[in-house]
Amino acid sequence: MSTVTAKKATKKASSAKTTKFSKETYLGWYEVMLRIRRFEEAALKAYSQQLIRGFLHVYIGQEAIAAGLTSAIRKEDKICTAYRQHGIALSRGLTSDGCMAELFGKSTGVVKGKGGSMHFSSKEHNYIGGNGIVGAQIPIGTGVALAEQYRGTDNLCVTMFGDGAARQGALHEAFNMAMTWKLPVLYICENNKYAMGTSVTRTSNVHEMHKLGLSYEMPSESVDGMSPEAVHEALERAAAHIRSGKGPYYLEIKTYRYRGHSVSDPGKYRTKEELNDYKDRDPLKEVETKILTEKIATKKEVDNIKDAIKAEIEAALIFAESSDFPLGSDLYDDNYVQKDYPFIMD
Ligand SMILES: Cc1ncc(C[n+]2csc(CCOP(=O)(O)OP(=O)(O)O)c2C)c(N)n1
Ligand SMILES: [Mg+2]
Repeated sequence: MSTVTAKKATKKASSAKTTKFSKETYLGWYEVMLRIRRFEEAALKAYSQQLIRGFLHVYIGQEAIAAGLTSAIRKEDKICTAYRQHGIALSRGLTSDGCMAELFGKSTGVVKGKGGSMHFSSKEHNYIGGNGIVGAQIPIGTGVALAEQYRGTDNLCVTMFGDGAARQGALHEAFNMAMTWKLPVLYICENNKYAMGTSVTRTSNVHEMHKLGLSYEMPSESVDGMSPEAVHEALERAAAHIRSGKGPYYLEIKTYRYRGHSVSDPGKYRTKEELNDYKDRDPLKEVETKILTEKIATKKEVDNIKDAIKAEIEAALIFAESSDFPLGSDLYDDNYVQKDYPFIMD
């Protein structure tokens, strides 16, 4: 694709018509965002009680991205992302029980208590998982897309990374290969303005992260990440482009995390005003308000979702706490030491 064509694709994508969404979609978004919010609030509390240890990077504030992902792509599509990943995993259908138990390091966790907060994964849910090495998932997701192309499916691999990861060299190598081979990969930069305590403006000459795609003539656009509607629409456009065999697409989704980078972040690099500006646009509150004021569903229906999620998270905490830790001998299973490890080909 020439630069001019890439520009046209970008422009056309940005001016696409707003679609109407069903009651089912709105309630689905609300449910998934509420599940993530309550799950992580409970996880933070459990962390303060030392029931969860190690790292804990929460997604609170960024949930509209997970919501849009849930409604816009298929279950067969693959997803890989970074360490801020509980929300994406939950939106993919991994259970609150399994995810909470994983945070507690228990054998009933989604990866048997051996991965923890950064490394959920589920083959069944086509969730390749999280990654603690900043930017490492970008070539991995590109490779997963190559596998889909090789197998002749029309699935895509959603490859998500932060604004900090966008400045890793691996991104450029992956973008180049993906465009050259027209791989079915949807790159998403979740631009929450900060990489730990460092703002995009301090570390990048390019502040509009979507522009990084244009140097590879990759269709690229910027999306409002506080709106599940906007996220869904952009993802739908991108997925249609990719499934038609035209190759990668890149979305910079502008978002914000309300909590610190990890649990021990004093947050001195940003102002209260900035934080409150984003909290005023909280996607969870906005979707609830919209559902009620536009009479998309009744208060009773919304309350039913609230009650169900509350019960689900309470049950997940009990499940996690009452489960056993893995045995020391389990250390040698599910990795390359295991003699019949399924991915060793010789
Ligand atoms: C290769 C590598 N370098 C540095 C780190 C330390 N580190 C962990 S998170 C992070 C910031 C990444 O920020 P961003 O990609 O914007 O993701 P966010 O935390 O905002 O979701 C850094 C530098 C790391 N884990 N891996
Ligand atoms: Mg960031």
